[in-house]
Amino acid sequence: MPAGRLIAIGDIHGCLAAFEALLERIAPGPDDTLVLLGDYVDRGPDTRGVLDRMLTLRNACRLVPLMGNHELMMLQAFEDHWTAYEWLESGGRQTLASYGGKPSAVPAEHLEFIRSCRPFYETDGYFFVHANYDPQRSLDEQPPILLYWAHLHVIRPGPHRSGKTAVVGHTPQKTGEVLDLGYLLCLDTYCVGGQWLSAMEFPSRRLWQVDPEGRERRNTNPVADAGN
Ligand SMILES: [Mn+2]
Repeated sequence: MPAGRLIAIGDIHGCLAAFEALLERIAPGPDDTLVLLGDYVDRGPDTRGVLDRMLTLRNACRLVPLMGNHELMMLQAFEDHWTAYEWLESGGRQTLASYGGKPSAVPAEHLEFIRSCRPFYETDGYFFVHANYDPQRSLDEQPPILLYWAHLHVIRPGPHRSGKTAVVGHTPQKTGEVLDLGYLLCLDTYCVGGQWLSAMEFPSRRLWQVDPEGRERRNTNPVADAGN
């Protein structure tokens, strides 16, 4: 077991200033595991900057980037131009703009990095996926429609059969508050919509939140802790 901290960050969506500000506060070190819950790209102003920052972050800590539906759409657009329109209309336009508007300006290193993102991550007490899960299936048997696409208000899963706590993103919490179902936490607190980018440490549930400009939230509502 790594001796460092276990921290997850919600959907970044090109919000570089918020991402930088969170990293400054967390100050991840070589023993820390930093799980990014997917959707680094699209909609926000600086996808290129976010991916560059993620690449350097690999040298600073144990970085665990999960695959989100926006990464899947972007990859598909680059592999099959017939699907590019769907991506562009889902925030890909802003992604492309961050590379000067040219698909050819997206470095191969960025696409390779996105391709290397994982479908899930699991520890003794927790599991991390981008969107959703089937409570009765093991993590390596989860259908992609749940892992990457199904919003929590469409399919609200029960506790996973493993007994582990689920940590997810993808379903924007438009109030800006972390969704806490006890057995499930959703850290997508809608930064790209003007709310907060959230990071949470486990098992302490220490919460950091910053706005799209990187200003820290001072009146953070307490999230129910693990029973003490
Ligand atoms: Mn998503």
